[in-house]
Amino acid sequence: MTAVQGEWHKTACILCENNCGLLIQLEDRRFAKIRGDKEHVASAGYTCNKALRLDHYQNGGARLTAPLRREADGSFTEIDWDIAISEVAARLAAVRDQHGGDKIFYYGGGGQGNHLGGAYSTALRRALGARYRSSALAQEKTGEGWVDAHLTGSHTTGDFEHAEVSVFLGKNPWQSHGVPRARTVLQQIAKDPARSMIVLDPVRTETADLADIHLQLRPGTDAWCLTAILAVLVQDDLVDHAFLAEHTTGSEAVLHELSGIDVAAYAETAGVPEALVRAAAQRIGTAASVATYEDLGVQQSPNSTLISYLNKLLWLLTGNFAKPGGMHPHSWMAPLAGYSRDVKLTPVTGARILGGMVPCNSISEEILTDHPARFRAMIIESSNPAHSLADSAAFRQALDALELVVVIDVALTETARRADYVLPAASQFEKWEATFFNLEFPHNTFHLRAPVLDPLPGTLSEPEMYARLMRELGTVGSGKLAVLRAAAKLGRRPYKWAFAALLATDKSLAGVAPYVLYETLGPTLPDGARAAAVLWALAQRIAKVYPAAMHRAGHRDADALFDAILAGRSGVTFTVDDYADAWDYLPHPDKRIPVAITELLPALHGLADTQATHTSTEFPFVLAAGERRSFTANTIFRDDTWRRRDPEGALRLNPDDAVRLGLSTGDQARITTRRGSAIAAVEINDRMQPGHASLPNGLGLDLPTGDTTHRTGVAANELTDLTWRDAIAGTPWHKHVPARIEPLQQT
Ligand SMILES: Nc1nc2c(c(=O)[nH]1)N[C@H]1C(S)=C(S)[C@@H](COP(=O)(O)OP(=O)(O)OC[C@H]3O[C@@H](n4cnc5c(=O)[nH]c(N)nc54)[C@H](O)[C@@H]3O)O[C@H]1N2
Ligand SMILES: Nc1nc2c(c(=O)[nH]1)N[C@H]1C(S)=C(S)[C@@H](COP(=O)(O)OP(=O)(O)OC[C@H]3O[C@@H](n4cnc5c(=O)[nH]c(N)nc54)[C@H](O)[C@@H]3O)O[C@H]1N2
Ligand code: SF4
Ligand SMILES: [Mo]
Repeated sequence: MTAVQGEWHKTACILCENNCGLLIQLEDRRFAKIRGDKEHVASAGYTCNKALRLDHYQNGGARLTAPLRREADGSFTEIDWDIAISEVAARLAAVRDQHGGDKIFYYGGGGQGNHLGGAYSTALRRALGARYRSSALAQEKTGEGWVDAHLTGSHTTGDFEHAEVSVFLGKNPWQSHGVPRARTVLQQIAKDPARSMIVLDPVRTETADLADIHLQLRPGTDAWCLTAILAVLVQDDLVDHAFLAEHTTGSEAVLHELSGIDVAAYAETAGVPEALVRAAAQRIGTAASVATYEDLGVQQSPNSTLISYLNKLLWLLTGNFAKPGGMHPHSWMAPLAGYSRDVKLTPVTGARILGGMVPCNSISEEILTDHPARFRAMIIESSNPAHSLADSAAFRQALDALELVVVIDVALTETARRADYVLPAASQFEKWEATFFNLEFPHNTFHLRAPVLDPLPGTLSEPEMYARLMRELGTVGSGKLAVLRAAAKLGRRPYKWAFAALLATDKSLAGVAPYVLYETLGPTLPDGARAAAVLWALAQRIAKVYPAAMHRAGHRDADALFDAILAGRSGVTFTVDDYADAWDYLPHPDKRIPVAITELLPALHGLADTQATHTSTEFPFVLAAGERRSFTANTIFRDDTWRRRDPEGALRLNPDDAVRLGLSTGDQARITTRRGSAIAAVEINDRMQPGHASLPNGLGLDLPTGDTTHRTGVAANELTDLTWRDAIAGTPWHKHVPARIEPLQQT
């Protein structure tokens, strides 16, 4: 395919989970113009300020254009693809043969825009017998997923477009989105006198500015604040008893626990006026519909799994499930993780594996040991864990301790620099791509993006890399592939029969099915869309699991859905649910929600005696290490000039703290934690409360300048510590790091 100049190319933004549809006009390989795609099924023309800067992703950073191999002296040599594939396959096989395939750990598999490659990595993992994996989800969502597994069985989405009351807990959708077309939706709520927004956030965020009730609590005290709200619901009898009786089990234990809570004392612990807590409860308890969204402010803070439970009790006790404006389970194109109430443990430290993912804070502990079950090799794709995991120094040490590290990325990242092999990927605008962030209800959408440009010479797509590695490993016999290739030439129907027949005779093929599809169905797909082959199997799954919802979306059968996905350049609605369908998604045989989670009730009971403050005289500040701002986007841009504002990623401080410390905007301050120390430029900001400071996420990258590198802003995880983590999910307390802040000259 060659880039057509002057024409608008349809694609999507790759900077957050919303993946807004875009139109891009090219000038050579540059993105000359970018605008929202009005025909897009989910975003309908919406974009935020960040999408317009995507040329800094495509053309801004230093791209890799050849595989790299680390030599004995530590330097990298560029090698041919053939050599890279044969050496990487041989080294992976050697680790498998010597230590067992389960000692090969897989991290990543997609960022905010690119999950299609990850679908093929599953096949490589199965081919190698690699059982353990993780991703950024295990830094944020695994506690919530575990709670969901107990209650509704899977993830629920809030209907914020219609909710009478919208509640945001540690979530700033004005900057971070998550809610589709967030700024429009937030403004609509703010303008409508019949609807209300309640925000729990220690910072007066842009979202809080639009709220009717802002509970500006002390950082890390959401558990007390939410419990106080729930207690008012129970004590003032604002609970939906009919819903609880008809649709739940176990509510007595929960109501009993909440009936004894001292609301005034809990409000005081949270540092919010009792009257405001009561007003919030009253608003939630009397609304026709309530939707809630919890995110990093609570998921990366103390008591996070308990908080996820309390959040869900807010809408369960008030009967806001399966109705317009409420909370809904939804269909999945492909589930992002498989949560269950039965939990396996990691091989060395015995940490809980939730959603199939090793907790991120445990990974280096599982490696930096002489335990025989330790991991020996790691494959890392589309992720930069040496920068994004807590305690970067420990993770770097863990990478160095492994026998083999293979990194698949577009750039020589902080992680790639520690690899034995770096495999250069085509960018997200140079290949067929998609994400599985399809979390909508009742209309759920999926967008398969066609390439806007040819791959940069020397790069490959991830599906092609995984396929070449599996060919080299001889994963599937050529005879079987030949049968399926022949069937594919005859048409989809014969292919389906042949595929099913082969799977029935050789069960081992199921695990590597994505690879088999890529090799056999893939070449028959139009416009080089070989990587879309795995979607054929996913379409079969949709037809089987959600037949009625698929038909309502206008797709006759799985193949019709697959063809619609292949052809739909602005995305496709793949399911349309009815509100009542929500009950069908419940996995429990009695179709009731068991609201008492046995392990969490004691935690709720013990809150009165739980430590609410983690600061000390040595570390008196709570540092939120990784705030989403208008010019942050994880580590997707490797080019500082993309930022129009906040170029250095300032340390935000309350004016009183700044005066006390003798700091002014623009001054340099030293931040010290138990784990490390860094220097940042200060910004005095009255949105912050005293004792609370924030640093943006994604800064502090080591970017090339000639033969050396330079760093702008603070790499937040030089300051975080592995032991600050949730007791159940093991998720990090990135938003709650005890810290000391001093003017630079005094240290
Ligand atoms: N602009 C931008 N958008 C992004 C991203 C990005 O890098 N930049 N990244 C994307 C990703 S990967 C994610 S996961 C999402 C995350 O999206 P969010 O979770 O919304 O992002 P954060 O800014 O990390 O945290 C949200 C809020 O939590 C608040 N907070 C801090 N401590 C506490 C606390 O103790 N209690 C409560 N209640 N709140 C607290 C912060 O003040 C902040 O306003 O954003 C996505 N969108
Ligand atoms: N202290 C602190 N740490 C945090 C957070 C925080 O708030 N505070 N937030 C956490 C959260 S919520 C998240 S989601 C993580 C995010 O952290 P990571 O999971 O590490 O993800 P990204 O920073 O998005 O990195 C994406 C990587 O993909 C590469 N890439 C881009 N396009 C392609 C492609 O097409 N193919 C391949 N193979 N690679 C590509 C980029 O170069 C980059 O290296 O960070 C977490 N870490
Ligand atoms: S909301 Fe997210 S996906 Fe949409 S334009 Fe902004 S960063 Fe991109
Ligand atoms: Mo995230």
